[in-house]
Amino acid sequence: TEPRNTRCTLIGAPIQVGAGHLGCEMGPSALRTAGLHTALEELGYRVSDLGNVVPTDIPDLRHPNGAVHHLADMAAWTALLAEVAYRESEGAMPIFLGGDHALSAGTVAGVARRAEEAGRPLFVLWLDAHTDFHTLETTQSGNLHGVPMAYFTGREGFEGYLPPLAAPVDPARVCMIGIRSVDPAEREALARTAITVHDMRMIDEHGVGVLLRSFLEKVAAEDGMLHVSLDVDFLDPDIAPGVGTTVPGGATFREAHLVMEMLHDSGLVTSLDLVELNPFLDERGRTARLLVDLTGSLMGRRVLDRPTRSF
Ligand code: EXY
Ligand code: MN
Ligand code: MN
Ligand code: MN
Repeated sequence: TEPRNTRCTLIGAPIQVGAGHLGCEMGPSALRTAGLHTALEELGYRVSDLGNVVPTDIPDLRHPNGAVHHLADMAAWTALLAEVAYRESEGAMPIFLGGDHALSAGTVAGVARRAEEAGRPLFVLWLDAHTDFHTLETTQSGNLHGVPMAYFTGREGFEGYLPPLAAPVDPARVCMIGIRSVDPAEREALARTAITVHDMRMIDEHGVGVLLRSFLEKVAAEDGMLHVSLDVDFLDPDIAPGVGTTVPGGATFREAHLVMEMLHDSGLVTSLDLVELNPFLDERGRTARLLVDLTGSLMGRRVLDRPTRSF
């Protein structure tokens, strides 16, 4: 096994128009204020912060579904982030500071292109209350943070709107955990894919460790790259109030840390999104600080030493 990546790169992606509330634009600043850079340095990483990226050319773009809004912005963000993610996923681990979840359309597209070039399969772990599996036709809210999963797994209906994918992600290599809010159109479409969807009931019945371990075993067996996309609303609103789409009954503090600790011990994670933090809705920075702590666990903070590659 290769030594773990000791370099990581922070990239702010302050998109907020994919969400139904304003405020995610402040997410990257809040994560920096909460001490992300120092936390990573204390774990022994060489950290570089590229600052925020922002698209400049916003094309004019409309969709027949009149609910859809800010499609042109999302298209520009997707193109930009796919390029940045591709570029920054060689030799260092990119950590994308959101920004709403629409940004993952670009980050996953970019790391998928990197994986394809490396001749390795890309796996995606989606930690979220929602499946974000709408197409431009099926979304009723029109909030485009609800579509990235459909886009990067290659569902139809994005052609001519979002950039063509260099390498769609194989749905059989996607695992969602924490799910507790799924719209009818998403549920029907999910039933027809190979995506693994673990809702909160699965966590209650089996424990999150069992569910995650079986996914990590698949990633390891195929020598995959692993992108982790952490939506704040994966977490229970009692511990993470700083998000516009709270859904009761989310992951607890210990469940979330266990997921992060197991991800670290697997040695498999190659890129990370921290998304949907809305500092305007937060309470004295506690959600931002929790995200920094969780990232610390994912990057190797531990109570006692344990052998790595054991999960
Ligand atoms: N399915 C709902 C919608 O399409 O509006 C909620 C989507 C929320 C998406 C958040 C980011 O995970
Ligand atoms: Mn809303
Ligand atoms: Mn989401
Ligand atoms: Mn969500």
